[in-house]
Amino acid sequence: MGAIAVVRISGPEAIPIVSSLLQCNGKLLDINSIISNKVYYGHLIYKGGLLDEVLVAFFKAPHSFTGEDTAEISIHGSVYVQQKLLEVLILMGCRMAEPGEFTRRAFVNGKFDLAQAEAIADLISSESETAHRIAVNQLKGGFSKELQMMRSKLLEMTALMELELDFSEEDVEFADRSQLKVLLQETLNHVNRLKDSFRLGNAIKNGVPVAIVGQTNTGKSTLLNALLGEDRAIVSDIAGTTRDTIEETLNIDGVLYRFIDTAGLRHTDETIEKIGIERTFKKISEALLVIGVLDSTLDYDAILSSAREIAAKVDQQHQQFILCINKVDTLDDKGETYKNQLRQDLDDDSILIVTLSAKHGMGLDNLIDALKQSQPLTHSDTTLVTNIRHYEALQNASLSLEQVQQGLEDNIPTDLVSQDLRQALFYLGSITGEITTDEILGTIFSRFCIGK
Ligand SMILES: Nc1nc2c(ncn2[C@@H]2O[C@H](COP(=O)(O)OP(=O)(O)OP(=O)(O)O)[C@@H](O)[C@H]2O)c(=O)[nH]1
Ligand SMILES: [Mg+2]
Repeated sequence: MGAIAVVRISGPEAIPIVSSLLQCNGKLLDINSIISNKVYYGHLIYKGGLLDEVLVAFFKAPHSFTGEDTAEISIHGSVYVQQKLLEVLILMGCRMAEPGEFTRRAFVNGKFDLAQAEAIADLISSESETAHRIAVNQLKGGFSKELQMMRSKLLEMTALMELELDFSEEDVEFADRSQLKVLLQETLNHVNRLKDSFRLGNAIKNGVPVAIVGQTNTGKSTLLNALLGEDRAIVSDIAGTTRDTIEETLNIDGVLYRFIDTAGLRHTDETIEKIGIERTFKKISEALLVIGVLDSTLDYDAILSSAREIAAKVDQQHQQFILCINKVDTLDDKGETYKNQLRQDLDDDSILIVTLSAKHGMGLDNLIDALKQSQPLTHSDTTLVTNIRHYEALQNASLSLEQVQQGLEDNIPTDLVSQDLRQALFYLGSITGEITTDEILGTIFSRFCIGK
C-alpha cells in the first residue's frame, strides 16, 4: 500500500467516462471545458456516493504516452479504494489493460520504436547507474539511430541492385560493386561491434560476473564476505569448505558486479567436491573478470605455481585477470616482495596484482581500484546491446551480410545477392520494429508489468 495510487485509462472513451464521474467545485466537470495536460482537483462520485478526493490529469490525443486520449486519476493508496474505482470504471465500459498494453499502444501509434519501448522496461528494472545510462540512451533513440543509418545505406544498395534486375537483358550495373563491398565491410564491422557489445551490455544489466577462484583455503569465501560486508559464505580452515558456487551482487560506484565464490581447486576423489570444481571451471569461462586468490602463508614456489594454474584457465583476450595475494596480515612486508617477484615471474603486464587481508579487511580498496581499472568501457558513450532479442537479430544480420560478401566474391547472380541483403535488412529492421509480427509484439510486451 502506497500513499497514493494512479489509475490510467487510455482510449477514445477515457475522457467522457472519467469526466462523468468527476465533480469540481461541486459541479460535474463539463467535458467541453477540459484542457489537456492540466491537473483537476475534485471528487469522484458514483451513484451519488463519494469514492475519493482525487487529482485527475487529462491528456488529449496525440499528446499522451499512448498517443490516445488518456486520463490519469491519482487516488488514495487504500487497496479498497483502488478496487472500488476499478470496479466502477469497468462498469462504465473500461477493461483492464494487458501487460505492457500502454507501451504497445504507444508503439503502434508511432510514439517510439520497439527498441525504445524495450528501453522503458530496462529503465524500470535498472539497478545501477550504468544500467540506467544505457537504458536512457536507448530510450532517447541512440541505438535506433545507428540501426537506421545502417539500414538506409543498405536499402539504397538493394534498390540499385534490384533495378539492375529490371534491365537484366542489357547487362548494366547501377550498383558499383567495389563501393558495395566497402559499404558491406563497414556495415558488417558495425553490426559485429554491436553484437559483441552484448557480452558487456548483458553483464552491466545483470551484474558484471567476477569469479573468485583459487586453491582451497586461500580465503575466497572470506574475501566474498569482506566485499559484501556480511557473513554470506561459510568460512573455515577445513580445505574444501565451499562446494557449490555462491553468487551475490554488489554496486560499486554505479557499476553492478556479480561476485561468484567458487569451490577451491585441488585434486580430489570426492564426488560432490569434483562436481563443485567442474562448476568453478564453468564460472571462470563465463566471467568477465577473474580474481585469483593466493595464500601468502605458503612458500613462494607454491604461490607461483598456483598463480600459473589459474592463469592457464583465464582467457586473457576477453577476461581481465586480477591476482590477490591474501593473508598479508601474517607477513611483515613480504607481501610487496611476493608481488614484485610474481610480476617478474609471470611477466605479463595485463595481470593486475594486489595484496590484501580479507580477514581483516585490509587492502580491500586495492582490489576495488583494480576492479574499476578493469572496466573502462562501462564509462564510455558507445552503444551497448543489453537485450538478447537484439543480440540474436544482430547475429542473424551479421550472417546474412557475410553471405552477401561471399556472394559478391563468387559473382553469384544479383537476384540471389539482393535476397541476402533483404534478409539482413529484415533482421536489422526487426530490432526497431520496422518489420514485426503480432507474435513478436506479443512476446515482448507480455514481459512488461500490467499498467506499463
Ligand atoms: N590470517 C588470515 N587468515 C585468513 C585470511 N583470509 C582467510 N583466512 C583464513 O583462511 C581459512 C580459509 O578461509 P576460507 O575463506 O574458508 O577459504 P576458501 O578459499 O573459501 O576455502 P575453500 O572454500 O575450502 O576453497 C579460514 O580459517 C580463514 O579465517 C586473511 O586475510 N588472513
Ligand atoms: Mg570457500
